[in-house]
Amino acid sequence: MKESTPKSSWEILKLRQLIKNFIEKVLRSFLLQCLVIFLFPLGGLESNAKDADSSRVSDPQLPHCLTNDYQIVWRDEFSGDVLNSDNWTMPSIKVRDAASLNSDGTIVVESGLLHLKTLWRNEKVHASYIQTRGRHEWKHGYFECRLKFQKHQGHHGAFWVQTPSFRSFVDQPEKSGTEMDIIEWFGSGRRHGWAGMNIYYWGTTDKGVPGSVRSPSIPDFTKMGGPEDGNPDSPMEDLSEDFHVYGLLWTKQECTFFCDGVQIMRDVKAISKIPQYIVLSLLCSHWERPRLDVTKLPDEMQIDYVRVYQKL
Ligand SMILES: [Ca+2]
Repeated sequence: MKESTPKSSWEILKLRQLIKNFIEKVLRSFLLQCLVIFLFPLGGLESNAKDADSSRVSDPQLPHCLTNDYQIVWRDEFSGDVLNSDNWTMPSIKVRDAASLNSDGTIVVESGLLHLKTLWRNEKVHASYIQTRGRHEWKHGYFECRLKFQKHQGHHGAFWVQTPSFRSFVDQPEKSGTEMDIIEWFGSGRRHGWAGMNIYYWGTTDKGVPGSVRSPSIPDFTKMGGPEDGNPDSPMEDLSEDFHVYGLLWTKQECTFFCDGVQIMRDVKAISKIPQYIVLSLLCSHWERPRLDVTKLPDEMQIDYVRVYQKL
């Protein structure tokens, strides 16, 4: 018994060790399976969280001029390689003023930018004009575009909001809508770099004749056309040298125009109360055509994005 007892004890110890090893092995396996089961979903969640984070990062910050009850409702960042036809249409006309419109090569989407070009081809000027008409219209909101303008004079680039019923009512801009030129640029070296932020509507002339383009911001502006010599110069510098952010806050009571977050122009007299559409254009109007040196073409404006915000 004395001999068998140690042996028996040793066997018991060995058996205990085996059982312990077995239990540890089972536990390790169990824990490993638990980790696999729990971590994969966590990984998925983490991945989803990253996706959500990245989408949040890609969401633009609310512009400073807006209160927190505004949200982005539409945008085109021009991230593809063609113009998104869900967002944009082209007018049915093929010629506008002194240029053919939207012919081959005048509209290019590349490297995150929309390029609107003016070309000289076959002894003709080719310009460009796109609109959200027929796709998207908005009544009130904040309209913003980051863009760099064309360099030369003789054609004019613009980011604007247009009404489908400009001439429907005389002196009733709230009903017929208005043309809101958020920014229009006429080229470098033009009276210190002339740029326009204006509202136009269908109204009565100073002589009492109904049916004329009027502007509350340029009271004597009585004809369709470019700026008049008596108008003050724009406070903005050469807009063809770099990208800038142009914005219009259009509410029920007023329209306020911004450049890089700085208020430039404000109007409370001619406020549209109907849905309107966005236009991006680089046009060659008859009154500008004499200034165009075609040997300097092609020229272009580059648009990084267009975004629309509205109240929740
Ligand atoms: Ca872009």
